[in-house]
This record gives sequence, structure tokens and C-alpha cells, in this order.
Amino acid sequence: MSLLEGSVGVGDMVLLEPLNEESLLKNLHKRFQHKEIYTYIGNVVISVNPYQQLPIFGPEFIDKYKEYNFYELKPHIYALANEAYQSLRDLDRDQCIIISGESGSGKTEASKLVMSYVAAVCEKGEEVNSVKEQLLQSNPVLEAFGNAKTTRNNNSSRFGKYMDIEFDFKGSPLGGVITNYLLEKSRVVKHIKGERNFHIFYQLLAGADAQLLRALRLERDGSCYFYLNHEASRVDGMDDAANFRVVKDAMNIIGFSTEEIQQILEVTAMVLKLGNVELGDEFQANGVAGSSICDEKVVKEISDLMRLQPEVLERALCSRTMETKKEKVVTTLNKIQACYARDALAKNIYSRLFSWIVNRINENIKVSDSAKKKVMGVLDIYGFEILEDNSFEQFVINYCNEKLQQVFIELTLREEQEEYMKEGIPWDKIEYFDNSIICNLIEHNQQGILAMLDEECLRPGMVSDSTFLAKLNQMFSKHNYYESRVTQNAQHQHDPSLGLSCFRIQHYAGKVTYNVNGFLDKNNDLLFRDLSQALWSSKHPLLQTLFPEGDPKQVSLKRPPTAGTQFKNSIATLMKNLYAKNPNYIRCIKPNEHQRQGLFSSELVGTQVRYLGLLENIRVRRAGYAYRQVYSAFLDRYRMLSQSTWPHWHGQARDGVEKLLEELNLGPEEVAFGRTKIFIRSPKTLFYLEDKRRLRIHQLVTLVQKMYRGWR
Ligand code: AOV
Ligand code: MG
Repeated sequence: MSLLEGSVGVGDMVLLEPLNEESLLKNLHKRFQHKEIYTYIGNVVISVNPYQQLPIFGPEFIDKYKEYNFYELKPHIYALANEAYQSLRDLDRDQCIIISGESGSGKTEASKLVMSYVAAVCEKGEEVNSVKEQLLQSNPVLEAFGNAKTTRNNNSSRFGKYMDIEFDFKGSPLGGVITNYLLEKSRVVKHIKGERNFHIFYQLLAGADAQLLRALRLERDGSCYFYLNHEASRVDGMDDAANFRVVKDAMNIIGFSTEEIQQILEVTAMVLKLGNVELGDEFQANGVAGSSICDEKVVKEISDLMRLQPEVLERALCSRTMETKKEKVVTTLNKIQACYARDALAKNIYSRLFSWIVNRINENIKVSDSAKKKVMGVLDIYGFEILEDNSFEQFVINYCNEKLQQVFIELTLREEQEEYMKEGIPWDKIEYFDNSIICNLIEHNQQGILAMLDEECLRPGMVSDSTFLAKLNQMFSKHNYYESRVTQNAQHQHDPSLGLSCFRIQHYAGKVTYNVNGFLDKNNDLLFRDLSQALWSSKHPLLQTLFPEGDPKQVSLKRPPTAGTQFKNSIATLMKNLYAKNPNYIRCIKPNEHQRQGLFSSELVGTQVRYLGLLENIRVRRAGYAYRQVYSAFLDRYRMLSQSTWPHWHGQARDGVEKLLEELNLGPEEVAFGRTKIFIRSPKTLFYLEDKRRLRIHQLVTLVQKMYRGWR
């Protein structure tokens, strides 16, 4: 069977004729119309979001894909997962699955397909099944707390996730480690019209029974809560109440205790209720504006949940203690400052709860350090996004996407071509857009936007978002990928519509205008000590552990790294991790902006095809070789297929390989001899070699058995 059989259009676009953007789009469109959502470019899977359930998933399909090589069946994520898993198990190569694409293109769904495939094909057994279940059940929990409805995606990931699944030498899963990247915590207190807060809030209100609601001091009606947007409280096709049960069951399976689950829900309820703490102006005797709580009942309920004295919470929300070497000065906050403190508290509790949940899951699925492991990493991050109003969060999300694009460029376009040149294989260079200039603009150690943001955050004196912007404008006045009202450069026309408080970056995936308002604050990410001390003093076991810095004994004068720097460092670690593994790519494409099935906008898909660099990908792939191996390793594996190299070859490895391939009739159209490696053009040739090898081993084993019987 071949992938072209029964497949519509061209299943592997390396074979597309003629090759241009129009034919590529036509091919994707035609396949999409016939519900063929997966298409290959060599070993890269292009996935177009169908926005409908297709009958191509589940155990029956998994069983089928398990039995065949990559190119033997129709393109599928299962084929990619199978290839990665087999290579991990049989060739001992750690793998990573890199899933990229813009918001709503299908990354999270793809990552779940990969995970369920791997769980289904690997060894069975009671212990293994329990590990698999735990790994799979982490998804609903993390989605409940980390996903939300946005205008682009009803189930949008608002955090980045990288999961290492660890296997033993037989390929059975042992456990895993999840790393999470910066949750978009501003959503806890604010979201735009038509969007929602994190799913868990709605799930809890809809799914908790009356007794639980009472214990959490909650009303069922979401419109009672200021932090929940009432218009979009329901999402079509999403059953919050049913999902709540799924999440609770999942927490049980992962190994959270009943008390822990209760505490998690209590902390969630506290956050929700904090939004209802209304603050009013209160003028002090000396005429200075202060603040006070308008509704004591809410504070009392929250303090009960927090197991704190209401006065402690009230004081922490409405005043601030400044400590100098000599004395402590308590100042009262005005209403605006107190509201700010309240929201900062809600955001901090929630994001720390989220990280705590991730850590707690990790504790349960972790594998002892001493175990010898093979690793498959699955990366599912928040997709590139351009909103009407873009802030620090979008900046971080888009930076992350820029870095992933860089991995792709480096590994599939740059290194591939460099290797041919290094090995002396004749090669016409294929041009592509290298986005390292944009990555540099953001992350350069001294002169990148993040470094300058840090500098502004740490600089004493009158710093503000606008002094930060002024600095950027000065530094990047001539940069081709940076633009603002005051910069002029050759690439951009002066654009009066660009707001005065904005700068614009021309990302690989499009131009994004960022408003600097709030950048310093979000990067600083500081919580008043009064608040962390108050929460640390709480008798709520979970809440208290979320605020270790509130412990007076833990006073540290060292400032924690800024949010931007932490993010940059964690992305650098991630990159190192990805580069150390064999990459497998799933590139997701969004067919339309309406989350609608059957609708394919050639314009929208065209933009993605362009910025993903798919044409260049095909060109490199087409002119290139699917497989390469150093001569000695290649000879070791296949020398049994030739009379002249079996059982021993005494000459140079390269000469041996030449002899071997000559005997197998593989000529220059199929193989090329590099300086240190042999290059094989088509994967079919490799399958041919592998099949022949398998047969030969079988013959040899039978022969040995016969001889053994003869001796007996
Ligand atoms: P994303 O992860 O790429 O967006 P999702 O994986 O959440 O996108 O996909 C968005 C929605 O598209 C899903 O909720 C499904 O309704 C639908 N969908 C995606 N893939 C499939 C599929 N294979 N079959 C059926 N429906 C699908 V974001 O997290 O926003 O970047 O931050
Ligand atoms: Mg997602």
C-alpha cells in the first residue's frame, strides 16, 4: 500500500508538480474538502484544523498505523507518533514532537493525539497502565486551570507546556515531567468582551453540588462574580458541569487526595470572591486619601476560606508597609492602589496555584533519577496571536513562537543545507527568511527589548512605561523590524495610526502593535510584602505554601528575576532541550477565522503557508536526502546484505558501503557519497534495506537453529 493510493491530491508535497504557492494551496484545499487534513512534506506533518470530528482516530486506526512504516498509509499524526516512538525504542534516540501554528490551529488537539497514540502502542501491564492514565489525565486538569475561551479559540491554551514522557529500555512508559511556561494571569481579573476567564471558574459554579458550593461560600450564578464576564459565560458545545466531573475524576486518578482537591477548590473560590471585594475612598483625619472595604461580609467569607482574621486581610489590602533600615512606615493606599493590590493578589494566588498543581502532578508522575530513561518530549505552546490591543502577554507569547520558528529554520532549512555543503554534496542554495534578527531584537543580552525592559524596571528614579518606550525608540530607530511613531526607517512608511504609546514588531508571522502600558508592572511582577506576609500567616495549608516569601524568617533582599527574564531563561533551557533531541514537526494551520467546519480561506491559509516557510521546506526537502548515516554505522547495520562485506570487511568503511550498494544496485540517482556520510534520497530505499535486513536475520536465525538441532 502507498500513501498515494486512495489519497486525494498529493499526500507528500515533496512530489507536488508544478511547485508554487498556488499549487500548494490548491492541494491543501482539495485534500481539506475531502477531509484529508494531514499532508506531508517529507517527515513533517501539515495539519489543517477540520473543526469537526473525523472518523480517523481511535484504537482501530492506532492499530493500523502501528503495523506500517511512515509512508505506507495515508498521512496522519499517528504515523509521525509511531515513527518517533519506534525510533526512540529501537534506535535509542530521544525524540521531541514540536507542534506549532497560530492560535486555534489545532496544536493542543494534536498533542493529545500524540499522547494517546503513544499510550496505546506501548507495553501493557497494571503498573504501566496506571502511569499512562496519570499522564493522560494531566490534560483535563491543566486545561481546566490553564485554558480559556478567547475570540480565536474556545479552548485556548493560556500557558505553554512541554512534557517529557520517559520510557524504559523496552519502551514502556515510566512517567514524565511537565514544564509550564508563563500563564496569562492577567485574565484572572480582566478579559475582553466575548472571552472568558479560565474554564475552572465556570466548571466549579456549574458542576459543584449545593453542599460544596455552600462550603466554598459561592453562589451558582456566575453573574454574581465581577471577575467573570457575563455575556460569554457559556461556550457552545462545552458542558462546564460535565467537565467539572471529568476534572475531579482526573485529579483523583493522578493521585490528589480528597483534602487536596478540596483545598484547590477553596483557593479557586477565594480568587473568584476577591474580585467582589469592593473598595471605597476613605479620607483620613489628616485629609490623605485612604481606602476601605465597602462590603465587610465578602471579606469575612474570604477570610474564613483563607483561615485568616478579616482584619489581617483588610489591612494587607488597604495599606502598605515600607521598611527602611531604621523603621517601619505604614502608609494607607488610596482606592486605586487598593484595587490594584486586590487584583495583584488574585492574579498571584491563581498563577501560583497553577504552578503548584503542575508540581504536584510532577511529583506523582516523576521517575527516579537513577532509572535509565529514553525520553519523548511533546511541546504545545500558546499560538502566535495578534489582537486589537496587544500587551506584555502577547509579546511573550509571540516571542516564544518566534523561537520555535527559529528551531524549525535552524534544523530543517539551515543545518540541512549546511550539511550538504560540508559533506561536499552538490547543492544549489535555497533562500529562506531567517528570523534570528527578530529573536535578537527581543532577547539580545544587552540591547534586546527584554534587557531594556529589565534595565528600566531596575533603574532608580522616575521610570515609567513611556520612558521605556523612549529608550526603545532611541535604540531601534533604524531597525528594520521595529517601528513606532517617532522612528523612521527604510522599510516602513511613517504610520500616523500607530498609537503614541505603542511600538510595532514585524514578526515572522505578521506585524504586531504592542501597547507599552503595563509592561513595567507586569515585568516587575512584585507583590506587596504586606500581602505575602498576610497569606503566609494563613492557617490554610495550601494557601500558606503558595507564599513562602511571606515568612519573616525568609527575608531575602535579593530581588527575584523579572517575569521577562525568567521567561527568556526558561525558553533558552527549552531550546537546549529540543536541540538535544531528534525533532518531529507538526505544523498546524487554521483554515478560517470562524472556527467553522468545511470553510477554507485560501487567503488565510496562504499567509500561514508563507510565514511557516512551507515552500522553502519542500524545496530543501525535494533537492535533499531523506536519510544519512556515517559510513561505519551504515556498514555495520547492512553489511550482512552483501557477499563482499559479510561477515567481515577489512577495508575503509566508505569503500565497503560502495561495494554493498553496488551489489544492491543502488546508483547515483538514489545515493550520494559525502565526506563522512552516505546520503539516501528516498525513504523507500531505506525501507527496502530494512526489509532485506529483517529477512536476512530471519534466515540466519533459522540456519543457526538448524545447526543447533543437527548437533543435538
Ligand atoms: P491551539 O492549541 O492551536 O490553539 P486547539 O488544539 O485548541 O488549538 O484547537 C482548537 C479547536 O479546534 C479545538 O477545540 C477543536 O474544536 C478544533 N480541532 C482542532 N483539531 C481538531 C481535530 N483534529 N479534529 C477535530 N477538531 C479539532 V491556542 O491553544 O489558542 O494557540 O493558545
Ligand atoms: Mg492550545
